[in-house]
Amino acid sequence: MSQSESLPAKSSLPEISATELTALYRGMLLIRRVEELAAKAYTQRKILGFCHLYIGQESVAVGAAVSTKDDYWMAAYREHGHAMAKGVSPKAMMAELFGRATGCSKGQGGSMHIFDKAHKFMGGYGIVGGHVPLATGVAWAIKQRKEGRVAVVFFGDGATHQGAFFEALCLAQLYKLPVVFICENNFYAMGTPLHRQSAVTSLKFRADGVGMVSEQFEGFDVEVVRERVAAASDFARAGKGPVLLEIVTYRHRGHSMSDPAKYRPDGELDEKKKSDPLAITKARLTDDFGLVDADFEAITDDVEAEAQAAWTFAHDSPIPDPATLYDFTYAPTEA
Ligand SMILES: Cc1ncc(C[n+]2csc(CCOP(=O)(O)OP(=O)(O)O)c2C)c(N)n1
Ligand SMILES: [Mg+2]
Repeated sequence: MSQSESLPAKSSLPEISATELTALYRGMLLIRRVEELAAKAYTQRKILGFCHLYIGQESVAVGAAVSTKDDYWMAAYREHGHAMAKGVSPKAMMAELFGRATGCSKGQGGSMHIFDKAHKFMGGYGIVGGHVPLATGVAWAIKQRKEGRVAVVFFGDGATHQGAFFEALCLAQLYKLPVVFICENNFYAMGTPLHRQSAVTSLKFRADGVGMVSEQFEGFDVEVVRERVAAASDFARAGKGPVLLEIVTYRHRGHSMSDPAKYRPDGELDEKKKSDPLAITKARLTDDFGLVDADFEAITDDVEAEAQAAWTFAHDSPIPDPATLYDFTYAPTEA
């Protein structure tokens, strides 16, 4: 292929409607409220272990889900938003965070290991970059089985410096596998800013070394993500090969619940909050689709009720039976 090849300017998706954009807004708000409740539960020690919030980045997962609802997704450890965007219920997710038997990983995975086969959400993973080759493997299976699906994998800027990441890209391109690699560039790997991680800070260039099509864009507007991920998944699904998308975003909270994020330059967070995905979409719904305060109040009340119901469900669910501790470590062996 020629490295000048690029994605088509327009995807196969129809123009967005008021109903669809309202649903995307609701999806982003639900992720935010569920995570805000999770953050509170964490400080109350109802949630233990690591917990990385996605607040500020919701437009990426929600926009990406539009064209890939029936495809396989994998993400890193900041994956609560991806899981919910892919269809995992807030109840099953919150119960997992609480370590309860009703959680989507039976309470044995926790925040970093949300998994839901029914929704083709093939996991959150804690090893930085370690899950990227899994997407290449899933795409290999898709191709062998002629499923017509794509594998979509989300990872951070920090993951793009890992050997496993390069190997995954290299093989995916060699075999023209249907993968959409999504780098969520939020400019930090824990407390290390991007310019101190890599001499190359436009991460889309990582694709050039293997001859892969790539694109970089800002992902604060859910409509932009919806459109460009659709263009990438159209491309991969048509057998033209994998795509690397670098989606520029920003996390509003620290790396994890134990990080007060003191390393940010003064004023940076306030500046970035001006491009809060919720505010952008709210303004668009108001200005171009005529939604009024009462519409937003109704959405907020509805989301609040769903998020609170998830908290109550998690809180009231039983802890796993200790006797099941080793049940799900290995796949059952055949007799
Ligand atoms: C192989 C490996 N090295 C180091 C760590 C520790 N670690 C956890 S998260 C993280 C930063 C990753 O940043 P990035 O990929 O940008 O994702 P983000 O947290 O910004 O979503 C590091 C270094 C790890 N989990 N795995
Ligand atoms: Mg990062």
